[in-house]
Amino acid sequence: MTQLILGPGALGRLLALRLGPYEPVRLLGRRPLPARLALTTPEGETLYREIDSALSGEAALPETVTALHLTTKSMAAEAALASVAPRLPPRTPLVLWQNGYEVQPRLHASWTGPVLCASTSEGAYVVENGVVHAGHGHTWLGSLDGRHADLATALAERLGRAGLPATAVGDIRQRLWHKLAVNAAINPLVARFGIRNGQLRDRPFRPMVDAMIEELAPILAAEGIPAPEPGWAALVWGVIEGTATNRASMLQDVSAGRPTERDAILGPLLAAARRHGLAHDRLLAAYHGLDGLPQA
Ligand code: KPL
Repeated sequence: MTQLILGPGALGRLLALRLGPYEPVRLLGRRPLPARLALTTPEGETLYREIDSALSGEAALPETVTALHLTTKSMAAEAALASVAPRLPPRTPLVLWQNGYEVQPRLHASWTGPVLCASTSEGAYVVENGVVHAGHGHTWLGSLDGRHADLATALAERLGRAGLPATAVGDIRQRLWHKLAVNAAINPLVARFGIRNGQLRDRPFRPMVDAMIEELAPILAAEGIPAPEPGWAALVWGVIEGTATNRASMLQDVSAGRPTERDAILGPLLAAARRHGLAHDRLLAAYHGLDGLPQA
């Protein structure tokens, strides 16, 4: 049984390098990868590991697959999956690692096998010869309709054994929306102004974050997403504090000239606001603040 990982970005490389010593793994991408990749751990150690990698469009795929982990950016997920789907057994379990809440409900409805979503706080970034695992986090796994709990538990155990602690949960939809709200409050601002997360605590950014949180709360409530235990403001400001020195993923995309995930992160919130007739000026400003930057 092989774990297939489709999308050799930071998360895909991290999964491949962490799972590799424990079970067969194949990393699929559109471009060839070196046979040996480096994993720099949060403790500062650099480990070199052989990786079985192949081109997603052409490779013969293993007959028995534990799961296909889709680790591309949200906007690339469906095309990437379509490039391998005809060569996969139709009941192959799919794990969606995308940010936002755009592609998940669509693939949940259309894929022929079990679909799990993952929400992770693992921190990683790509370097030329591998990946830096910048900070330990936690991963939550579950299906949008609460099914496949045994599969989620089994996969969580495999991830945990490989140094990526994970928990199977019945409320992944809510967790994805919580992360999306945090990302919506942080990412567009830091990407637009080219700042680290911690600079949001200072003027002129602090009131912008607070105004966004104020706009988000009723939209999430109208979508039936319960507020986190300490409230939305405490959640968002807690993440800003905890990731103060980070260059957020959207800022990294902008700096590298890659398309941002604004549609996956802001799109579902804008759609929800419009559906419920709620104010969304801040969301629109955040969306258009990224105009002129590369988009999918
Ligand atoms: O998830 C993140 C990201 O970079 O996308 C945050 C929470 C904003 C941390 O940087």
